[in-house]
Amino acid sequence: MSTPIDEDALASRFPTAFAWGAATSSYQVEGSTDADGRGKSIWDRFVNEPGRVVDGSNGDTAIDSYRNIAGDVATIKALGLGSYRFSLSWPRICPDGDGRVNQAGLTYYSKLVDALLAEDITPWITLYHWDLPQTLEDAGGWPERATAERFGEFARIAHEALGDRVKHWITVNEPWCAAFLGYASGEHAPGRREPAASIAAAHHLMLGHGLAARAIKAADPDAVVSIGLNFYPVHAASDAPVDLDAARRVDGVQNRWFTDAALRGVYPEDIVEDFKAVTDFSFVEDGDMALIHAPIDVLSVNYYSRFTVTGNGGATSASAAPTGAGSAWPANEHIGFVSSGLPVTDMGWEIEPAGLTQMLVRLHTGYPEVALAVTENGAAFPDKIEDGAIHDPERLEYVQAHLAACADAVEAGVPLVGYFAWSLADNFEWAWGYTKRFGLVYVDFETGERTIKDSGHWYGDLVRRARTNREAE
Ligand code: IFM
Repeated sequence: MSTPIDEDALASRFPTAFAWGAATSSYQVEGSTDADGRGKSIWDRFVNEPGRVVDGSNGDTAIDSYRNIAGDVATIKALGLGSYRFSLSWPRICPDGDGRVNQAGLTYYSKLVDALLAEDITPWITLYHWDLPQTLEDAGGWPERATAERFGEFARIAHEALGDRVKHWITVNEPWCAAFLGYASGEHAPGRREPAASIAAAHHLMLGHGLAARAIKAADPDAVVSIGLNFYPVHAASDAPVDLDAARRVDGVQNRWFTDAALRGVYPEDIVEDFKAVTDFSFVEDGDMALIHAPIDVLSVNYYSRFTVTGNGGATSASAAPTGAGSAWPANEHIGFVSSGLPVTDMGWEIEPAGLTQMLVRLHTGYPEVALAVTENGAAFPDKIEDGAIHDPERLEYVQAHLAACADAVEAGVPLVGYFAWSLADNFEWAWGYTKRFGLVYVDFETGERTIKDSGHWYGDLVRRARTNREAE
């Protein structure tokens, strides 16, 4: 175990105006996939295909959040958090992904927002966390430009209904995953393995981001608009040119592709050259990059781990797919992901808190015009309930170390405005089903009963201390 942390000292290292929160996403927690006029999403279809989800499970019930607004809000309150990040299920609101609105879907989110606000909890809404309406996939999915256009309309509809009460909007969560796990490796829905289409998908996800960001800002210039990207420090396995080139390629696709598009209106030239091995980019139309380069206020940083890569690879995925998937790295199938010997979580992801500080400093240096928020950070470990408690020292240490890493970044001058633990509660972990637990709160998947883990108690305590500091000012 590392040295015990002084919580007061840690709390005092953060700005007083800071969003302390936890995050979830619709398909991972809501359940009620047939309720009240909700349409089908690509995940409803995918989970029913044999072999896609390691435990054969699905999100039909998930952790039943749709039917339990009061319980979820009480949990957030019991933790003492001031912010909650959740996503809207697009097919719950627009069952076919077009302009036809299912009022019951909007009513659910409206009630959730009201319940949060009544407890002084600030909602941060993500518009797209991977549950594309199946009808849009049937029409070609994200590789088609029309999907981006429909997404822009969806953003307008959602904002019109909720924007009077919600200021914080994240357009797309982790477009890298949606594009490359969804359309290249096939680990995620819709499970396609089409390298060229995955790059078109990545472009249209960014175009959708640009259209959504513009729709929200047009309706409310004071809205705080963001995009959620997953970042990894990338290290070469050796100084050999082939490994250094692998590091450049992975860093480019994972870390530079989406930020340069959103914040500079260009794709990095070296990666465009690499991708030309599989696509002619004919899907990029004049004016697209300017649309993607929409003004945003915050860059949302999801951080879990680091990569060490070799150019003499063979590993097909960095996400350790459970189900024998194809490569998530179009034009880069020669690249492999190797261990650097650091301790790992239950996902097999290496733990490197200092990488978070480095990434935040790098992002601030490269894109000084935006504030940063850590909108996902956390770790899966196998938890056991013992005498009504969950002792999770490894997760606790992970959260402490990463919060200390955030504080280091703040002291290095990074304008960090929030931290959201992933996740509020154990939930459906995509192709891993219910076999991986990321929550600050333990969920009994049979009964739905929630129990705050030691890590959750500690985090809540830190947040309360931070609030006391604010009130003392
Ligand atoms: O559960 C996911 C989340 O949906 C997106 N970011 C990573 C998390 C852990 O894998």
